[in-house]
Amino acid sequence: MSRIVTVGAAQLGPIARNDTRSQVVSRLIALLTQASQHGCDLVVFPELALTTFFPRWYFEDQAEIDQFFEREMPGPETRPLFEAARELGIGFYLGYAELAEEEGRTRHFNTSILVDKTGAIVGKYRKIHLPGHAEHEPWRQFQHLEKRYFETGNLGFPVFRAFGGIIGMAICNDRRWPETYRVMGLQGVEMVLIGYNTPVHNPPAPEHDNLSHFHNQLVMQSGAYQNGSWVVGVGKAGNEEGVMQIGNSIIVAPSGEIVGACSTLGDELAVARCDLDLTQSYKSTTFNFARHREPQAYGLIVERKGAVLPPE
Ligand code: CDT
Repeated sequence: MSRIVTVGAAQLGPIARNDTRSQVVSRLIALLTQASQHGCDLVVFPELALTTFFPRWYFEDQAEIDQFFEREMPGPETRPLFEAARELGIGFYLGYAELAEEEGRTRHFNTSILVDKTGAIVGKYRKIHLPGHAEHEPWRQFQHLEKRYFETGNLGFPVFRAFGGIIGMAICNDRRWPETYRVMGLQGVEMVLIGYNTPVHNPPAPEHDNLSHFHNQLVMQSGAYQNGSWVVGVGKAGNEEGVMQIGNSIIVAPSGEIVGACSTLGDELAVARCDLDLTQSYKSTTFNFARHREPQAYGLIVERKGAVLPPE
C-alpha cells in the first residue's frame, strides 16, 4: 500500500524590512505555482513567512511591533495566496505573527496554519519553545527578542487529519526539542511540518556557528526516525537585513534519511514524493510505542523543568 503526498519545501530568500505583504505574497504564489507544475499536494513555507524576522530588532513602540502581525487570516493582502491554493488545488503550511483578541485582551503568538486544497484552514499551531530573550541585550550583533514579542503557544502540539494522513506542525526552535516530536508521535503523526528562521551566528554560543547546518539536520533526522514520521523543515535563507540565515531546507523520511533538499540561499522549491505508509515499518517495529515505551520511568520529563544535579 502507499499513500503518496507530494510535498514542496518552499524556501524563501531574504525578506526586507520594508517589503510589503503583497510583495511577499506574490513570491509565495510563484512558489505555489511552481509546486503545482511538480504535482505537489502540499507546500511548506518558513516561520514568519510574510515579513522579515523582526525579533532581531528591539522596539519600544508597540504600534511599530504590531505592524509585523496579522489581525486576520486570511486578510486582504494574504487572501490571494488562499485563492491561488484553491485554484491550483494545493494545500500549504504558513508561518506568521498572529495578533489575536482572546480572553478580553490582545495576544501575540508566533503561529502556523495548515490550509487544505480548498483554501480552508484546517489546523493551527502556536509556537511553544520561544528562544532568545525578553530584554534588550546591546552586546549582541543582533537581537533575538521572541520572548519579548510573543506569548508561549497555548494550543499544545495538536495533529490534524488532512492530506490523507495525520499531520502535525512545529515552529523553528521547537524542532530542537525531542518532546515536540514525541507528543505528536503519541498521536500517530505521519508528517511534521516545520518552518524556521535560523541565523548562522548564535550570539551566546558563536562556537556553534560552524555546526548550524549539522544541528539543523541532526534534530529533524532524529525526530523523524525516533517517531517513524516524515519531517519537512523549511527555512529562510541568505542575508536578511545583515543577518545570514541558514536555509538548508530538507525533507526527511521516517528512516531519518534526507530525500529532498534546497541547495541555494534564495527562493527555491525542493520536492519529494512522500509515502505516508512508509511510517508503518517504524511505528510497528522499533518504535512501536505501545509495545516498547516505559512511561513509568519518564516522570522527570514532565515533572522537572531544569536539570537538578545529584548531590556531590
Ligand atoms: N526562530 C527561531 O526559533 N530561531 C532559533 C534560533 C536559535 S539559535 C540556536 C532556532 O532554533 O533556530
